Amino acid sequence: MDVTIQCSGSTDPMSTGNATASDNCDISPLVTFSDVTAGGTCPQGVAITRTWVATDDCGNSSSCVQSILLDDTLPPSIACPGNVTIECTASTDPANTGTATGTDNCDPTPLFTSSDVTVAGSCPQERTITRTWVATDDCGNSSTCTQIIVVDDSLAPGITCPSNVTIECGTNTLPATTGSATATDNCDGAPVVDFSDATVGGNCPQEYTITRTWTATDACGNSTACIQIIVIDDSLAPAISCPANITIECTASSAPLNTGSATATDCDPTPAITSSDVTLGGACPQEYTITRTWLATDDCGNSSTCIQTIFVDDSTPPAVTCPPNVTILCTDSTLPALTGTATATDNCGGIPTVVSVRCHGCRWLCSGIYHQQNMDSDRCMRQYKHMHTSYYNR
Ligand SMILES: [Ca+2]
Ligand SMILES: [Ca+2]
Ligand SMILES: [Ca+2]
Ligand SMILES: [Ca+2]
Repeated sequence: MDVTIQCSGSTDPMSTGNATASDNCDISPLVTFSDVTAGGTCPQGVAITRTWVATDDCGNSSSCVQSILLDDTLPPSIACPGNVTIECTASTDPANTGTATGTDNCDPTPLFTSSDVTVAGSCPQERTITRTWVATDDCGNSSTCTQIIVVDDSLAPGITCPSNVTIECGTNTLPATTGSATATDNCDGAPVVDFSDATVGGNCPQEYTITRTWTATDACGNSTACIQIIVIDDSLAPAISCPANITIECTASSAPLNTGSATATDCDPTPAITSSDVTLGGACPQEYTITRTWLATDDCGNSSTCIQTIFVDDSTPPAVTCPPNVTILCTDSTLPALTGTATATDNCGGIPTVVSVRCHGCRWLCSGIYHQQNMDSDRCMRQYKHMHTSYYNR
């Protein structure tokens, strides 16, 4: 009887069956067989043509043919590598994630192949690969299994903070001045770098400390932080500018409202400005020099000074008023007690000294402070005396 058996099966007649024979005379004719083998449709497929011969003791024989077909209809066994989660930087190649294994009933080296279906994850660097493994034997029988490969970004970026820094008040505190953090990530080529500030006041309003927390975040939400300390200091004194030196009349006010005030600039928007005077006497009581030291002080106690010199001058002569002209008898006294006395006032106060000078044989003059009464010759002298100044003769 024709039979089909698996390639791995035995072709022994014990399995495939024996011919049977009977003879008219010989009760046990000899039964033998011979095989002719031909290739099948695949390396493991073999067609055997088995010719059975029955021979009696007298040499008479007859034969029949049995077809035995070895076939492979069983697929290889297959075992997938385990499901695995790998970092986005890792290779998804089977050399890293594993290869399916299996054996076949006939083919000692079944072929293993794989194909991937990829589904994006919740962020650009994450995805899920469904890898279908197929084992195929030489006769085209195949079996499959599935491996799940999760590609993950679980590592936060590396971050490097800018150095701690001390800057002068009034300087820009933004990163353009104080530096920015840099970051790299295992998967995200450009992690987002951001910062937030916490400020604590210092010893004075212009001094404070910023604790700047820098954060680098990758596209999958992993983040790292570092801290930069920025100290804002006021170590500079205000820039002070004095009013110009000035000469004023003794009647004028020497108060800053009249002589000018210093101005100052600082990171303190309103540095305190004060002044103190040292006065040095001049050539006469109404003339003197004021050395005015201006002081600008900021909120942090830094100060600077400049000096303004104020010259107080008396450049205006006294105003004098003569007694009226009089006509007297030649016998009368010509002394001022009878003829009257000039009076004088000065712009700078005090009592100007009024003197009279007598002239002989000349006009009576009354223009300054002056005259009358005898004197020498025909010289007419006008004496002009102003305070403690000198005489003027003519
Ligand atoms: Ca097989
Ligand atoms: Ca990352
Ligand atoms: Ca300052
Ligand atoms: Ca005067």
